[in-house]
Amino acid sequence: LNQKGCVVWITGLSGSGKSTLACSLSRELYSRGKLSYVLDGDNLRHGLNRDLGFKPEDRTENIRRVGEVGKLFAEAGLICIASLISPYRKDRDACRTMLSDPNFIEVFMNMPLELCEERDAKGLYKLARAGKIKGFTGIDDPYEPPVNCEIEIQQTGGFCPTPGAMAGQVVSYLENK
Ligand code: GGZ
Repeated sequence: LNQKGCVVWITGLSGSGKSTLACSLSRELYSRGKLSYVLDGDNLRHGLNRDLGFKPEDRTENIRRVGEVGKLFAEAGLICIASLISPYRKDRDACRTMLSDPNFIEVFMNMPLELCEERDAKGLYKLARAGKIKGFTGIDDPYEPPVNCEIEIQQTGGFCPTPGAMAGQVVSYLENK
């Protein structure tokens, strides 16, 4: 296996396309003979992190654990793709430090809240607006955008990039490294 491990950390609001990018990136890497593994926040909350909720301390612990698991995967030589809202800058920066900078590639899904809210695949924004979910990121809990991310995914001319285009952007970065 000729591959160096790293963690690609995808951060952004609920509905910003993190899981879509994670899935597309994993496929793209596979087609190039690179082994990867996706750690998805929402999925991990059913197992490894099922004892955690959405209070700030719980989110911090959630991110810490996924960072630690990501480190194990990276040490095993895999490209670990972590996809979590990870709303607090200090938590993401702690992972960056733990992984030693060049092995931590932060990808910011910079999508407007209005767009994420419009998609609302699970109807959670609607519940949050109605006050039925408290402390929802972007509504009544903060999202702190990265200031030093390696990659930023944005709309261009009012259009969202396709899953393939987003994955391509990350693959180009990884290839150049
Ligand atoms: C944010 C919440 C909340 C609250 C439930 N705030 O879009 P989804 O539904 O499928 O994914 C979201 C998921 C967020 O889990 P993470 O582990 O990524 O969050 S964090 O990094 O902040 O620890 C969302 C759902 O859980 N969800 N309640 N209050 N998202």
